[in-house]
Amino acid sequence: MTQVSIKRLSSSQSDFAQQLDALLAWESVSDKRVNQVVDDVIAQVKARGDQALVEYTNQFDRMQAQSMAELELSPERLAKALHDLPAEQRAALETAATRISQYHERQKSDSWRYMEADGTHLGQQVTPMDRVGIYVPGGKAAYPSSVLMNALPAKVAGVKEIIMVVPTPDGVVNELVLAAAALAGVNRVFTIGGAQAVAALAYGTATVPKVDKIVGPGNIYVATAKRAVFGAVGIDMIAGPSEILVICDGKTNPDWIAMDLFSQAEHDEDAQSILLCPDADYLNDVQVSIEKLLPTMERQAIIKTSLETRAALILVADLAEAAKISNRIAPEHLELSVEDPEALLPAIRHAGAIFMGRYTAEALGDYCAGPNHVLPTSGTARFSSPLGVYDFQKRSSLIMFSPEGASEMGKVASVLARGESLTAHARSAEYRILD
Ligand code: HSO
Ligand code: ZN
Repeated sequence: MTQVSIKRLSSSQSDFAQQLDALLAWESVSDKRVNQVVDDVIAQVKARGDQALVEYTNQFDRMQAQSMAELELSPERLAKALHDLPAEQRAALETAATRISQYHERQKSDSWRYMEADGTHLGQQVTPMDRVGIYVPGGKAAYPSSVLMNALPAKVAGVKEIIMVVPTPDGVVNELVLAAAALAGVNRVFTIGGAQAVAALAYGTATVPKVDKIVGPGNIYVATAKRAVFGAVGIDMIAGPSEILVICDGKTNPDWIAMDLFSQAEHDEDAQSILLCPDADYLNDVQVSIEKLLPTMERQAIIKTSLETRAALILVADLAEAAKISNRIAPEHLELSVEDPEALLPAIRHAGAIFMGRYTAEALGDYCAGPNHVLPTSGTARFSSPLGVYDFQKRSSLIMFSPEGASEMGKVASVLARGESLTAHARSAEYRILD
């Protein structure tokens, strides 16, 4: 048994609201020095292209490349990674990819149109982006599952070209990441990373094509670079540390809940795991399970730090109150580990992904349930959604006036344009008014 000191809160405490605020407070460090480094790197890549890219990669990732050609992996190399994968891993990756694609197929938006009585057509045309970039972190945080989660929705959307960048410090490549890229149909892979890779994707170099949108997680340098290039290209969300919130009625095996909390805590020391339950004895049971199971975990040091700095076991009055607190938190992942999750669902308003029932471990969602695992964190589920096909499609409005429609709306536009003193607008509309 390891002693793990996890915060205990109760919603009945008079200062509970403040305690909860303090628990949730997390700010991504926006460091002046990081901003300066990132601005320099972006300016250099913009000005000197491939040459700067090679220099930074050699410097930061301890590589010895002479040219960008050496920092691109061939399609044959990717195919080999997939081919050489042990059968069990290949089968699992394929099952996950199939399920992720099937789920995302349903997200495709169709173009639509309607016609008004005078023959005027109005509508919306949906088109995929031409080319997108996927950033895959190197080292410990290189997740093949994230390659699938970022690339497959783009594929389903109909994006023609997917460019992946992945740093390979000391030249060490992650075979599973390459295999996932091959399976997902990534078109080109460059072994570059950091702010320099983001800059290359945003502005293009002689070798790295300029993309329309950059998605994927990264460290503080990558996040800062993505913010800096936004506008020149689209970006996805800036993800914070992983979070899990479990609402439990006190009847799930406490070992299961302890492990579900661990599953996000093991991502990093800043990850947040919270349990809400109306049964005080059950919170004690989970604490016992945590202490029993922690010594068996490979990443126990990370889990312990995460639990001791950011976790909480919270006693609530009932499940209805748990739902209210959950809405305040707007967690990335929410498990409803209760007898009747359907009954609780209508009370849930803000969550990245909702895992319903005792059997639905959040970990399944990370890999193979089908929905995306790139989810809004740090309370941003109040206003944003999981990564999806929507992020790789855009909409154009369609307007086609009949002569009668142009005449009728010409009169309306004319009045409004003259009200704005925009005479060219008014006259352009008036030309089309039928006598
Ligand atoms: N839970 C992470 C995704 C992930 N988990 C990848 C395992 N591998 C996103 O919040
Ligand atoms: Zn995870």
